[in-house]
Amino acid sequence: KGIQKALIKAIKDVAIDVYFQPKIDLEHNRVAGYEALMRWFSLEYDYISPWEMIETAQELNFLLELDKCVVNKTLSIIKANPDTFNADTPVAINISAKSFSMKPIIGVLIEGIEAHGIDPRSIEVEVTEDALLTIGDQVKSNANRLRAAGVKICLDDFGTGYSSLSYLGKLPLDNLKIDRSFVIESEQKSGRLMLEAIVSIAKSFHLTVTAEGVETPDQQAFLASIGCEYAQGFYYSKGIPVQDIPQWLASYQ
Ligand code: G
Ligand code: G
Ligand code: MN
Ligand code: NA
Repeated sequence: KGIQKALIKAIKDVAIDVYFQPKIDLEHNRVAGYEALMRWFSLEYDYISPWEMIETAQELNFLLELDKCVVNKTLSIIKANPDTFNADTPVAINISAKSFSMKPIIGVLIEGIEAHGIDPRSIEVEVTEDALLTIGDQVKSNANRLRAAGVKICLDDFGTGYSSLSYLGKLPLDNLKIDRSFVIESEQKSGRLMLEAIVSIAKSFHLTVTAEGVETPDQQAFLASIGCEYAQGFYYSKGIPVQDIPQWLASYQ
C-alpha cells in the first residue's frame, strides 16, 4: 500500500515531526515539562494520526524503527533548544510497549543522550500501551537501565484496560499519567472518587501523578484539590512545534 511505503520513507528520512504539549505544575502554576508527540504531515496523505502511524508501522514490523526515529528526532530538538528543554522542564518521550519490551530502544536513547551531551534529567520516557505489556526480564532490565542513567519513567494511560496495577510494584516508575477518560468522568461523583483513588495509589507508591486531557477550569480545580501534582490538556495547550513555545509561554504567564 502507498501509505506503507510513504511511512517507511518518512522514517528513513527522519521526516516525522515532533510537537510538544506542556505539562503544568498545579501547585506552583508553572510549566513543569512537555510531552513529545509525533506528527506526520505527508505530502501525499496530509495529516496522518499517530494511531494510524502506529498501526501501519506494526503491519510492517517497523514500530521499533518508528520509535527510534522519534527518539532521535526529539533528542536533536532538545539539544538545539536548551533554554526550553532542561532538567526543570524535561521532555517525556512516548515509547510503545512493544518497543519497550525489546533491547535496542534503550541503547538508542542512552547513547543519543551521551552523544549529544544532554542532561539525562531533561528526558523522561512514557511507556504507552498500544499492546499488553507483560513484564519480562527485558522490560525490567530496560527500566533499570533508564533508572541507572537518570532518566525518569512514566506509566502512560494509567487506569485503562491495558495498564495494570501489577506494574506498580514491579517496575522502577516515577510518574503515573491518569488517562483522560477519568478526567472526563470527573463531572460525576463516581468519577471524582476514582480520581482520588488513583492519586492515593500513586502516593502510596511514591509516584508523582499527572492528569491528562484537562479541558476546563473545573477539572483543574478538582484535580488540584485532591493533590494531583501535574496536568496536561487542551485547557493549557495542545501539542505545538518547538518554535511556538516561547509565544505560548508568554501568553500563559
Ligand atoms: O497526539 P495524539 O493524541 O494524536 O496521539 C495519539 C496517541 O498516539 C497517543 O495517545 C500516544 O499514545 C501515541 N503517540 C503519540 N506520539 C507518540 C510517539 O511519539 N511515540 C509513540 N510510540 N506513541 C505516540
Ligand atoms: O496516549 P497519550 O497519553 O500519549 O495521549 C496523548 C494524546 O492526547 C495527544 O496526542 C493529544 O493530542 C491528546 N490530548 C492531549 N490533551 C488533550 C485534551 O485535553 N483533550 C483531548 N481530547 N485530547 C488531548
Ligand atoms: Mn503519552
Ligand atoms: Na495517555
